[in-house]
Amino acid sequence: MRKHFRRIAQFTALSSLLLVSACGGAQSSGEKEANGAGKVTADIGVISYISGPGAAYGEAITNGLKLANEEINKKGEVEINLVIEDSAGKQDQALTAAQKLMNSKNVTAIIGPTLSTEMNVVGPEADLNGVPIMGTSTTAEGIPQIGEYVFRNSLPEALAIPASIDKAIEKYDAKKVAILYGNDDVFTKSGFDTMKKAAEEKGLEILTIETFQKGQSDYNAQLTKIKGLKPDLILASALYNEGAVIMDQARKLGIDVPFVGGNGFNSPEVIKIAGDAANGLIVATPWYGDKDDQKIQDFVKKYEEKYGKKPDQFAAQAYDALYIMAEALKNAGEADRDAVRDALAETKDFQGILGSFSFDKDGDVVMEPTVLIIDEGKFKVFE
Ligand code: 1QQ
Repeated sequence: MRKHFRRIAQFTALSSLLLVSACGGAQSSGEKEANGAGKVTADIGVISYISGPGAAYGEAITNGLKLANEEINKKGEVEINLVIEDSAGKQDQALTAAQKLMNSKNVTAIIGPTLSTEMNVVGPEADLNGVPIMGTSTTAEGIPQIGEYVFRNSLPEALAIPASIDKAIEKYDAKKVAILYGNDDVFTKSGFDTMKKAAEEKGLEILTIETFQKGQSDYNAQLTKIKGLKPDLILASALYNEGAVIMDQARKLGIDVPFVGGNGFNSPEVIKIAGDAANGLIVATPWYGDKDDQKIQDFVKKYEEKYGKKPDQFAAQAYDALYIMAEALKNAGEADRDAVRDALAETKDFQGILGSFSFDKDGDVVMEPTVLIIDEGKFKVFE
């Protein structure tokens, strides 16, 4: 009902706007529509974690988006102008960016923000304003359920973590686990809930549950306790900067059991920061760049040429996300927020570098992850 009212309000607003335009008012970017050649032109806002301790996530995401943007505009069916804002991984900054993009920049849709913690405040606002928003890395439980304008193309923790735990149990005959998680972040808390549920369902004994906070630098108290309990595996829900330090300190304390992490751990930054201590980390991923697939190899090559490094999960998800958005713009036939929302919701069997992609009825993702392990300083398929 609420949404129905909003649409009426939007229609009324649009009618007055058309009147203004008819009277010679300038057209704003949000109303940019099909030009003479039938090409849809749209401003798409991006909210990304570009500065601060998790900036490598945002760097990969914006790189993936920019590469896709060049290719899409070159093809010429749609013309996308990216309007990029930095959120620094903070809720308030993400919200300010969203308000600027929706109100003064008048964008048709938004890609981002990077963290579920940010999406939890930005998503409801975009939904209320009738602006389609798509996370490319937001993996906590409940994100697409925020509202009908909220989407994601990222692998949810609820799919990633159980896949990793299953493989680890199979390989190591694991029976006892310790859990360690950040209790001040929506994503790390959600990852913990999924870990606990999966461990219970699989009959694992949970020896202890330990917590930490963002930016913490000393994990010796938690790790010493965990070491004394002798787990077969450690389940850790963390972003890469805390996660890598945890692994480093664990190995220094002589803890040599494998770690199972969620999406936050699936970054080359973990290896960069923790070095050899990262060996034995198991993660599930929607993206594996060494796959023998022409589309994937073309993307990897172009990305490496442009940025001088290999793309990670976050770059790949962002790259596919802009193609999904471009397809929706094309199908909508105009840079109209409601039409683009409806077209996005209808995305079906989109063939991207992450494979075949569809949204379910909630705007969430259905896909089969690949499980990887860090071995000799490299992510490899965990067989
Ligand atoms: C989330 C995540 C993070 C790992 C994104 C960088 O998945 O916050 O949902």
